[in-house]
Amino acid sequence: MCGIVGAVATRPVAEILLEGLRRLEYRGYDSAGMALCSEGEISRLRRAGKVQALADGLAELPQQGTTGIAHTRWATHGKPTETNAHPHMSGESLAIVHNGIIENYEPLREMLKSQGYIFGSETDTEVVAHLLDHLLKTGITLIEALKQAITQLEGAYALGVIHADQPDQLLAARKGSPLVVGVGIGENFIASDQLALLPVTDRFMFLEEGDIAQITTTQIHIFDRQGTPVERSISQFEHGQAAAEKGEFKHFMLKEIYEQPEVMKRVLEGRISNGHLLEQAWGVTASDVFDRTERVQIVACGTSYHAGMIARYWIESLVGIPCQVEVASEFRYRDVVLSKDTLLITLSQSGETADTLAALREVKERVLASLAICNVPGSSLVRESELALMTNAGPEIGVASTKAFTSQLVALLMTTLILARRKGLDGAKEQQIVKELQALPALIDSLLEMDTAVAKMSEAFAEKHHSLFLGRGSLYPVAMEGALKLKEISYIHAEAYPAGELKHGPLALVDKDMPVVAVAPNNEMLDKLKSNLQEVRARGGELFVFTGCGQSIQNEQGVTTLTLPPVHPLLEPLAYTIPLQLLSYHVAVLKGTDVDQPRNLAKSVTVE
Ligand code: HGA
Repeated sequence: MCGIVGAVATRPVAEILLEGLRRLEYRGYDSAGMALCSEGEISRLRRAGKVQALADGLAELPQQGTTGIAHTRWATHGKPTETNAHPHMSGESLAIVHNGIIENYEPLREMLKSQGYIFGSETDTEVVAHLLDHLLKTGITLIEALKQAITQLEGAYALGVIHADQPDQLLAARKGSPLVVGVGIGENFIASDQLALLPVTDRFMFLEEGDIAQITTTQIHIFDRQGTPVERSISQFEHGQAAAEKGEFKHFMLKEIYEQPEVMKRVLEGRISNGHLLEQAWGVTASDVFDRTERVQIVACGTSYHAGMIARYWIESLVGIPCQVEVASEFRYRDVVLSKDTLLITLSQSGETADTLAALREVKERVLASLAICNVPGSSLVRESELALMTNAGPEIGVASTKAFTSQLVALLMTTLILARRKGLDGAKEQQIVKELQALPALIDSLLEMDTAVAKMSEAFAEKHHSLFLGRGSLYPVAMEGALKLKEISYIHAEAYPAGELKHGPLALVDKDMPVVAVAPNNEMLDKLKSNLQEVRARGGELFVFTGCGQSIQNEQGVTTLTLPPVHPLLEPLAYTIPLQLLSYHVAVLKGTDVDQPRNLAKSVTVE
């Protein structure tokens, strides 16, 4: 989603803002812009396309500007053109950037038009610029105007505001979209994500819902939604600079796939003692909540939804309590029936996923408690949930999620074990599963050794337009995730089916041009799955099978198999995900698509 960066300093900020945008480009990349304040004037530059197009034109801006805002856009209202790109201005003196959606922009636009304002863009954002200007005309200060303006806005926003008459001030506000304040020495910043500001600071203040910030080079004043001055604590970024850089890897996605052994260690770190999980890691009230949990409702979107679907198999078999899983965009608008003994688990990499957050807010009073499984500690989802388990995957830049997904799976399996304790899982069994979890880094290392073989396999997909992914049991959501990865980054149409459903429809699509990928570990479903694969072969479909040791799916004409090392049954979903990530990556590279920033998509989906 859109990325915002802003700075107020005593040195020129154009390069700082540009570097911030480059680091935020994973969030939105259909257009970019910057506005700088210098000598009592605002100068603005906007370009359709990527941040590089803006960088190419930067010489047109005054290089000595010491206060500025910049934006990389993922359009929601109006095409990705230069005139719709942010910053938006009212007159010559006021500029704003925005992430989110102003839901009541139409009546506001009509009101402002009747006051003589002329709109230059199709965006919802522009109303905020003119509304601020309209309020300023009543003689109030800029900060007062912002306080009043936000009372008139419906929807979601993170805003950065500068004004030519107050060149030493940067204003910010947030509700529903993320925004952090970067605390520097004699200079301060704002950004949608800490990553944008790592070259200039590692100290951050997370704004809360409804907060407004008035920022100068030396002071940061925060006001809550009632306009009352409040303190927000400063936290240190823990992951270090390199976390946000590609290093030796060609793409962030590949780097993040290869980071998974390390990530597996981090998600377990500090949460195990004597082979047992420490339930305080979930929060101070965790023990009481888990004691009273009789059902689980998981809510998530996209890849996180697939993690939730896998967890359902674990929870129902190991804990023996009912578990429902639903995509947040449907759940939030349905008349869901929830009981007071339900633990709500929300999953989101960023913790700012708009639909998941809205679902939490919608039902949190009706459930026992909510647990956020999330990668960003200060995020809204974490702050608004009673319990939280951080996945500690480190920044994920590639739009197609990889390490965030596998770390969510580990967090979900840990949560399953904690709940299973209450239902009689004996200590020795817990210890045995924990041991398997601790062996995950080595297992994933060995799976990554399949890279060359998977790259070879990927050649069969590069010219294809469609593909099917099949799995059974907890490997069905793995097939769904594999299909999602392939469509996200290679733009090949990919569908996942539980293999037993093939004959109820999708088999009609199978022919030599439809590669069929199957995840087929050596488990109790294997014989059933083999029969389903025979149905594919009988129709001339080409099979690509990821399979376990010692079983009878052989390489033959039309059947390519890759064998995975032995895996504990509970960890099969994790293990079989790795080669599917590599497959989609290599197909995308062969097709020459933009792997880290696939068309039409954005990371951290902060709009509905
Ligand atoms: N609604 C604004 C901002 C879009 C956004 O935040 N996307 O993530 C626009 O369309 O420009």
